[in-house]
Amino acid sequence: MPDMTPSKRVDGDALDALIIGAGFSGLYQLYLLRDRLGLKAQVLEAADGVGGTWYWNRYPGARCDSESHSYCYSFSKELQQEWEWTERYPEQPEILRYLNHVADRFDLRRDIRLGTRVAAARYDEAGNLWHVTTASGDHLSARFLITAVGCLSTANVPKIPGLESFAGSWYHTGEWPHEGVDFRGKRVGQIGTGSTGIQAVPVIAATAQHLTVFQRTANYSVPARNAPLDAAFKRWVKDNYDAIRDVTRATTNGHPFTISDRSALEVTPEERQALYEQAWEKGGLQFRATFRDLLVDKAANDTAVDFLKAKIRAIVKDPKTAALLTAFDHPYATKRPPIDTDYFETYNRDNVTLVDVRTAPIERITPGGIRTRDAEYPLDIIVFATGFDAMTGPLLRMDIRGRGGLTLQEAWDAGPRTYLGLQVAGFPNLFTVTGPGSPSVLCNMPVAIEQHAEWIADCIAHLRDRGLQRIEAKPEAVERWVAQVNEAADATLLPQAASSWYLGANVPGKPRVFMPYTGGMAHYRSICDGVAARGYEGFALTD
Ligand code: NA7
Repeated sequence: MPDMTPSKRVDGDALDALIIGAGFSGLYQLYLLRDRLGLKAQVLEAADGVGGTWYWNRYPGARCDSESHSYCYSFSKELQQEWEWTERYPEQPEILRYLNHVADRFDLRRDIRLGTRVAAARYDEAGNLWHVTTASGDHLSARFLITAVGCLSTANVPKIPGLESFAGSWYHTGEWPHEGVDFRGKRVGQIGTGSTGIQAVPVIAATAQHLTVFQRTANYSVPARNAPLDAAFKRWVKDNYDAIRDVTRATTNGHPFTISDRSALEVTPEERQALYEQAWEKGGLQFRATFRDLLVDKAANDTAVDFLKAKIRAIVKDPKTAALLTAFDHPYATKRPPIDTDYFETYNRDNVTLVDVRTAPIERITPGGIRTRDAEYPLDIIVFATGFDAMTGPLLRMDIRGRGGLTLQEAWDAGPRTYLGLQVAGFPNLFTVTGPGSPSVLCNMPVAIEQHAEWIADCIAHLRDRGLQRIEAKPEAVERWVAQVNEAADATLLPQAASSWYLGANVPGKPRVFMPYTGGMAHYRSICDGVAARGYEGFALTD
């Protein structure tokens, strides 16, 4: 990242860059554009605080599934030496403290407007400017518009008839009240058993009078083995940060561990069992890295499925509940694999019931609770752990209009189409951090975010150095990239999970397109670097 002389600014009150969102992406993008490039940049953030995902997701048990020493920025060696994580997996309040610390440490707040939701953004071709309108009617303009809106930030509350008639309280996990929810003495119903639901169940069950979990799709989970970090590990991390970062940058998923080069099918059944046992004991997303072919070979994947089924059956005492929890309809880790703390154990508690809403769907919400085809469940509180309109939702809920008034909704009518997940044809100077078509959610997010934010800053510096004002993805480059994204997905088992949010399947009516790039973060990084080295191949650069 070169240090630049102060920028040649755009005319009048217009900014060089507007950034939407003050989470991991927006904070770093602001730092790069303002402090490294010397641009006039501003962040607009809907929430009343920084933190993005970690500002909103305050549900019981909210914790990151990436290990803390890798779920943080790498751009500042001082920051990584100063900050001390307390647990193997950081809890939501700790991550929020970290992001607030970053905002203060790099003096970012003076260029962040909180409580400012972007309603619309329109590209003015003659002036080569983006005009942004906020929900309260303010107008701002900038040469570059950068969306740093997160991939999982538009709550998906299913339209179940009767919700408005419910006499109790209901909450979505991604929009949790800051003051918390008191479950004591309450009959709680939780819909959803994704990564969020699996984190929430044990914590809610600990205080609720009764918890009823409504499961539509049985989900795999592996113990997280979360624990406080000891002094020796903390020291080791600080002494070895460069090497740890080298691993996160070189691996498929941006995590600080490598994927085994063994096939699950080339070892003996005894060896395989022993390796899975070791991985189960170690815990966490590393389980998926036990063998190299778990995500590409169904027979290899089946061995993991058999192992996990046996574990769940050994933990869960009631055979009917165990059968429901293991009624998987997709290969292991083809949906985002959760990790947990006592999730399956919690079904042994007397105050927890599992209800199968695949065979007997929820029909309506009544004033008194949830009615399925077979029964009515009286409830005081409903928790929607029902996920998000992932990846495209946060972008499409803004009215973004590019060249000739083309809306992003129109451009993505049949599903998202981008070049490298960074730009959309017809939308000059608009960059989408961790946009659809990039590894994003398949990667440890800070690794994906840093790569995108740096690529965008380098690109803007490149334009400025050459007196260029505009960059736009060429339609043929988009075509080729979309084909590459599909090809990469089809080379894996991931599209086999019919109900996956990677495919948009969790939101009724959403086009079924496999959205993230499955070719691996390290490979993707080299593609992006190559594109830049070849003078931003596939983009039109104009003055
Ligand atoms: P997910 O992974 O999308 O999980 C949502 C869950 O809610 C999942 O079990 C869904 O079942 C269930 N769901 C959604 N709508 C309904 C309806 N209408 N009825 C019954 N059940 C429903 O969201 P999370 O918040 O857990 O995780 C999102 C990501 O955040 C996670 O992957 C991490 O990357 C962080 P389904 O499987 O669709 O049948």
